[in-house]
Amino acid sequence: MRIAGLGLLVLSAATIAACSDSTGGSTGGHGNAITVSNNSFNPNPDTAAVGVVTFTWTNASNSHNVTWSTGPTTPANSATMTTGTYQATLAQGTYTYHCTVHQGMNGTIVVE
Ligand SMILES: [Cu+2]
Repeated sequence: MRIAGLGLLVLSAATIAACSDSTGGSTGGHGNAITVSNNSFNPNPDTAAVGVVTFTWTNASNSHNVTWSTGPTTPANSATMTTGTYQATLAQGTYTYHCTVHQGMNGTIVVE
């Protein structure tokens, strides 16, 4: 019961964030560090500065990867792994990526 309540709270927060417009200042998150956990990337969507973005696998009990879908450049994809870090150098523009292991595990990074 307590876990279900927490899950609902997290889901609600994510929904609110996704619905915020960009002028509201609270859409997703900002930064060049993204965590990879089971079935989610955080923050997502992320706004990052041009340069290196570091993905860190955190508390992942399943294997995940970062596979680029669309973007102004095409960085090398990460390996499929359960722990560790992966870095990609991104140019200005909007990137989308996903995990090929888990359908629906998607992410967006707006590089400014
Ligand atoms: Cu995955």
